[in-house]
Amino acid sequence: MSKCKSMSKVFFVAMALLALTAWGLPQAAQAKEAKIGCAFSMTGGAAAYGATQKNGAQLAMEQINAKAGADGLKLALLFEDDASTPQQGINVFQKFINADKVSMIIGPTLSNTAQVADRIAQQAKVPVLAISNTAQGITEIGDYIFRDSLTEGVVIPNTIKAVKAKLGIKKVALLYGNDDAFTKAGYQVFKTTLAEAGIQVLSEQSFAKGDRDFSPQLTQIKGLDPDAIICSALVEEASGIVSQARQLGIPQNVPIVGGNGFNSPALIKNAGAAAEGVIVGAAWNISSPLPINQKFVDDYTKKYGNPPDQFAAQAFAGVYIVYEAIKMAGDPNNRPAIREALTKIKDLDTVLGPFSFTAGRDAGSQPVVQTVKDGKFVIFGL
Ligand code: 1QQ
Repeated sequence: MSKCKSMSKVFFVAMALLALTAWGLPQAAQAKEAKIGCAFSMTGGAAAYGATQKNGAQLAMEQINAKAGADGLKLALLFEDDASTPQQGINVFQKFINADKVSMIIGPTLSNTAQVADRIAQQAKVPVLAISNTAQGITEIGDYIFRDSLTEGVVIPNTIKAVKAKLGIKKVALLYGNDDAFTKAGYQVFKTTLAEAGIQVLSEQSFAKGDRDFSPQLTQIKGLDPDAIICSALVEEASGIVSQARQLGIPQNVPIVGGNGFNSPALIKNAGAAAEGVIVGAAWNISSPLPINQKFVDDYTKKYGNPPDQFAAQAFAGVYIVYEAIKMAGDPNNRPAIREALTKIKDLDTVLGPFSFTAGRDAGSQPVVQTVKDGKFVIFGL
């Protein structure tokens, strides 16, 4: 009997506490949480990019939540592996939209996945922020699709201009992956840009995802004696191409110029000394003197034991951009208001520089040109 009594007392106290937390506190003191789905490649060919994207996003979330205090908006990032494939990207997007009911999606890592998965989000009116898709046509999928990654269309002309001005290249060989949205898009931009710059293309050759032996293409290229090799490839194939070019005796003073796929430190790790002199355009360089960037580089390096790369920086900036939009919208569940707020972001202080979207929802930030020197990406100055 007495046991029953004390049980009911406990029950009463618990109910009273519950009522207090649910209804007793003023509305503003109830912390809100926004669920953000992050679709990153943790396995497959793009895993090198996904790993640092996850690190960058995680760091931003921790900083935001620590600052938010008891009654501020907090973020819950849900990480899923898109496996570097369109099909898995679709599965992950469907989970985020239908099961998790996220406020927004960040990702997926590859344009090749985004070009199909983003359609599902657009149809469901769930905003997407791409942080590494650089192929043309991604934001054209619809008005819910945004990106903080610079397109190949912006980065490559800037890269070729710098390479031409500094090295005076006149004739090049062009090599590209023929089965991926990003590598094909990069190839098209390189081709148009080279023609406009009056640089002769001696040969055009292609390869496929998963290829390991590039000696047939590189042997032919060697025979043509180009001033540079222009290459649109993801990091796995890029690493093989760069290593084998030097093994086959294409001299180090014939630079290999890549697109966004070359921006991972995995290229330098995989290709070693052969990567020296590689030139690649990017949306960010570690040496950016912006105070917000220097702090990011310090915080990231302390937390992970390695300096960040461009993919980590775009993910870090992306989480802050998303946070700003959800705060502006005032409600993590109001997706149309979040979409609207994204369009209103103006000169937000980010590690990519003051950030705004263009009218077409692409990144409005500035490109840089980098080269590999002593195992690091440094600015390719004029
Ligand atoms: C894309 C890319 C890749 C090289 C990086 C993730 O830019 O697929 O659009």
